[in-house]
Amino acid sequence: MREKVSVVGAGNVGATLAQRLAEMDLVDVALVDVVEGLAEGKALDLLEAGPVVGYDSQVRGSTDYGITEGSRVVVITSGLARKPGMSRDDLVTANARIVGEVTKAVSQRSPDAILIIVTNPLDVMTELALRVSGLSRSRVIGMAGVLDTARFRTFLAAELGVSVRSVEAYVLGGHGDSMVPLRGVTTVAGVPVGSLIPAARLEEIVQRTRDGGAEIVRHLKTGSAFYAPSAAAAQMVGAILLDRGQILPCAVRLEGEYGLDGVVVGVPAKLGSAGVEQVIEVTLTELERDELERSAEAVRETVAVLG
Ligand code: TXD
Repeated sequence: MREKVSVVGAGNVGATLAQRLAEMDLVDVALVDVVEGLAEGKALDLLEAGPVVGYDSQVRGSTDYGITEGSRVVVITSGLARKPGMSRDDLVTANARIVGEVTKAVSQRSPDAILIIVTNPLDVMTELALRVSGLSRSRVIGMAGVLDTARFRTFLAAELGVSVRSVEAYVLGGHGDSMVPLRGVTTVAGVPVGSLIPAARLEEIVQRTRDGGAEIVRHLKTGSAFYAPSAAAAQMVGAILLDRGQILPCAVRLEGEYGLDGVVVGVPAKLGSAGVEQVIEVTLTELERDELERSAEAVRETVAVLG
């Protein structure tokens, strides 16, 4: 028997993530959604792609959480997506109810699982899942930084006409307007980006990264990004399953790191079989430190909405 990864929410991000996981051919996949038939249908369709693509992962879908029993990792994507003109924070009350219920349902059936939260507003939903599950911070991790960093790397690579593989970057802080792209440690083949791109232009790229989610929403009109988000979540799942010890920007509840305590924000974290195995403290510029503090403050304000 293969290990199991469960994905809750068979919408755009969840179903695309289930596809990416099946194509990794490492684990079986359980897909759950509240809408009757949605997870069942998509899971069966994915299972039937196996012979063509060449994977043996079992993919099951249901409205019943029974299929998630004994999961190694559970990814929570269920919730409402942002509509044009709607801020991430508008989603807080509606999605808190959904994520609270789902966290309870999955953690009962998979007491040893690591939870990855995707639902927005991301940092707040991660805090909520920590509270509802009672799990340690190493096992409840938010996905946002890998996506925000991917967007930053995409724009930098395009600007410089180089491969995305040659661009190393980190985007920390909260997911949303308060994200903190680290100009200081962003390099292209080891060369600091500040010496390759004029400061004013770099700030435009930073701004486009901050607005990256909204840019896609503007194009799509209904729904929000899902290819890059599902790729980001799949990378985090892979780092855990394969015990990579890969350092990825993740939303983690800080316990004094970066001078912050008891607040979930994006920081570089070592991801392995135990989940977050270490929070990495990189040296920040004064501007970045201020931005990170403001970002944490914004998360605290939204968390207060949870009561
Ligand atoms: O960087 C990030 N963290 C994000 C977050 C990047 C992209 C998307 N981000 C957020 O993820 C987005 O703002 C939403 O809050 C979630 C899911 O986005 P997606 O684009 O997948 O939304 P969909 O397509 O609307 O899918 C949501 C599914 C849908 O099928 C619902 O029926 C289901 O969630 N849903 C539920 N499933 C189970 N249980 C309950 N209660 C439930 N409620 C809704």
